[in-house]
Amino acid sequence: MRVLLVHPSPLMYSELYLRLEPLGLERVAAAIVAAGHDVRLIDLQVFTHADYWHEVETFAPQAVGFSVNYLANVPEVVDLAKETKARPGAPFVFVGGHSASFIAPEFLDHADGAIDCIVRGEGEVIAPLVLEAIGDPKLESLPGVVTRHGAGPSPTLLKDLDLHLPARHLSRRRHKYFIGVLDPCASIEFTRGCPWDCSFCSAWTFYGRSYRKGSAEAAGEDLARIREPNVFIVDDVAFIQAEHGFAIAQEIDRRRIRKQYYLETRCDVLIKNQELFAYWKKLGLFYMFLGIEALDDEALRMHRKRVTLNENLRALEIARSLGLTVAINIIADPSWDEARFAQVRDWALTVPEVVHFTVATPYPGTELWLTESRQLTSRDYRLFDVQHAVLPTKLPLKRFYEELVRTQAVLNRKHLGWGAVRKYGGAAIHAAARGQTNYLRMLWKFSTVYNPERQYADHQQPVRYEMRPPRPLAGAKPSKQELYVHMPAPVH
Ligand code: B12
Ligand code: SF4
Repeated sequence: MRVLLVHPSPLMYSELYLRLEPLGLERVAAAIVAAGHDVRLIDLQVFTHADYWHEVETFAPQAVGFSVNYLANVPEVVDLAKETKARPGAPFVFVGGHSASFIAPEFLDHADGAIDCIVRGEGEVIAPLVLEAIGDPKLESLPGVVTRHGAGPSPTLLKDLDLHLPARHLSRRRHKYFIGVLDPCASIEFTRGCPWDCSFCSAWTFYGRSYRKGSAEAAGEDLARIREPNVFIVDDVAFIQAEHGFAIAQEIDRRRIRKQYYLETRCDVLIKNQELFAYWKKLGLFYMFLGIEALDDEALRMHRKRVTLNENLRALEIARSLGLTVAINIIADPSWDEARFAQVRDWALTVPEVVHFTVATPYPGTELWLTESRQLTSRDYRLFDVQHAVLPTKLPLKRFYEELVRTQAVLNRKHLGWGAVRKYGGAAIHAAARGQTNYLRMLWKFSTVYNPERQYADHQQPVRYEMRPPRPLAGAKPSKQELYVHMPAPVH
């Protein structure tokens, strides 16, 4: 069967700091290819809608699968599905990914019959079975599959992460993928899931609090197949288990692979596994993202982060001493006033790290979505991108965005523009000489992407598709069915 897999258009972040390969779709593609299908992949982050229609015309897919990891992409995918279905000889249309998994019934309702099914959870096992079952009136009896007629049992976890290494040969224009100065940059996955349970995050609810590791051999084999000199490690929390991190490092050494790496981890993991991170620094670890989230213990407790401010500050010291470029994230709450923004801004100015700010957002799939008591001020999917306020702001909304962008601009002042040229000019010029200009081009784009007028104006756009509000819990704890996509394994 001819199958076209589609990643939607870029998000607000990708307009500036990074653009990454659609690794999830590449893994699903590998499983579908292994089942004997003819697969093509198009990433609308680096191709246009016109390119998509050209592909539909010339390849004439019998099935089209969209990846929806982010709510902000829902309206685009609903519209594409509708237009695709309206054409003569319309293909079977299916959708998977994180956000699709958490909002399956409402997604199908918006599509009004244009989406045949949503595939919840991991795609590798189920996607080939869905293709086999096209036309079967009992399609929805498959695990994880939801149609307008019902839902199958909860999805099955992939037993072995070494199976279906990403079909990277299917993604084109790979030179467009980058993160900051790591330009170009590929992505890789060593582990899946997270054992923690932060209230604002859906990594644990998606994977049923499971945590799985691929083998060091498979990691080495996958890395050896990557042509790019830089690699983004997509694990939610990198190197939770030191032995696994050392085993991969030794495999890389054995294969004499030389690359630069980006990873994301927790502060307590960095503190616990310092030696491992030092080893990875020698291997080429360049850039590390630490989820600090808050500058006081009370907010950390509220996020159920299970670390203290002191631990966070200690981790920053360690990362600095390793000589890594460190980025951190702080969650700005809509209740912040000018004084709070000023306080955080002052702190951001004094630390050498790249400080990002996101806006506290009850995202479907998180516990917060079910427990947040404040009323949503918008249910426009496009505003659920952690850069817009969807809860009532204490400051007038426009003022809130002015303060937010002013605070985000500290990053611009310190780490973009000429400041960055002074710091990374050599690397950037080196990349440009090889035709890689993603990084150089982002350096002066800050104010076109982060702009209070634009962010405020986004709230005035007509809303074509509205999110279904969460069921009021009235103080009760959310049930497992409400929280999880993959059900947690029973405790014996
Ligand atoms: C890279 C990344 C990004 C990149 C985007 C890159 C890109 N091109 O998509 C950036 C940095 C821009 C980003 C931003 C955000 N991200 Co992000 N991101 C990730 C990350 C680290 C890796 C994604 C990945 O490659 N995973 C590995 C692949 C193998 O898994 P996968 O994509 O999920 O695919 C599997 C399944 O989902 C499914 N599947 C996927 N597509 C399809 C399609 C079909 C047809 C089928 C059948 C199955 C299927 O099968 C795949 C294989 O099992 C994940 C964490 C993670 N480890 O997954 C978070 C993650 C996806 N992001 C998340 C979040 C919350 C965000 C933000 C909202 C906030 C933030 N963290 O900054 C913003 C969104 C901004 C916006 N404007 O809306 C959440 C999920 C959100 C959700 N929907 O519930 C995750 C899980 C992180 C987390 N711990 O909460 N992100
Ligand atoms: S924020 Fe990080 S540590 Fe917390 S649950 Fe999500 S992935 Fe795990």
